Amino acid sequence: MKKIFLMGRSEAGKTSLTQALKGEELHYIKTQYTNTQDDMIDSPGEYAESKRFSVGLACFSFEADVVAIVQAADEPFNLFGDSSRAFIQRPLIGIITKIDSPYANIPMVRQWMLNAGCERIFQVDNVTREGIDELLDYLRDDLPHLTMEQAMFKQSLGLNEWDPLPEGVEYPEEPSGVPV
Ligand SMILES: Nc1nc2c(ncn2[C@@H]2O[C@H](COP(=O)(O)OP(=O)(O)OP(=O)(O)O)[C@@H](O)[C@H]2O)c(=O)[nH]1
Ligand SMILES: [Mg+2]
Repeated sequence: MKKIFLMGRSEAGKTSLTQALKGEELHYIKTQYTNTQDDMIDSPGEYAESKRFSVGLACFSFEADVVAIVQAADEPFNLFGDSSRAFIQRPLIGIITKIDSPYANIPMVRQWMLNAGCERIFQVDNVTREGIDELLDYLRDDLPHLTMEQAMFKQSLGLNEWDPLPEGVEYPEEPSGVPV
């Protein structure tokens, strides 16, 4: 399972999302702190809302395999500017919650996420669990663990370490004949 880090404003639905992913009944708990031991790293929305604390998001992101911007479909304004991708050294995805809201504007939130550099966007309703299985499928497989040489080989091709190798390209073999 990929370890996911959730960031987004307060009330975006991050904690509810962790409950939906775990198959639990939704129960409201205001997130007060971040625990990086869990498979899902939840954060208080205040980190995303405050210039002073937002640097904490960068630190938590380093503990995860994938970073998710969580935004409710009815959020009135965007907290994640186009440069949000800059501090993240991980795959960045977007998760739109509350797609059931009567005030939902999904195309607008998708555009915010594309501008922020999200490579995939999921749409979920934490209450009915719509879209949760698709997200679980994405999270199910671990990211492959690379050796330093394999990571450097990918970098030499201009790829992120989590990008797949192009078709027909293999990792070079070490002089010993063992694939690196
Ligand atoms: N209708 C609807 N309500 C949702 C959904 N997800 C969350 N909520 C509700 O939105 C409210 C806030 O949800 P939380 O999951 O606590 O939000 P959070 O992002 O964890 O907020 P902080 O802990 O303050 O950062 C709760 O009342 C949830 O029941 C959803 O997909 N649809
Ligand atoms: Mg929370």
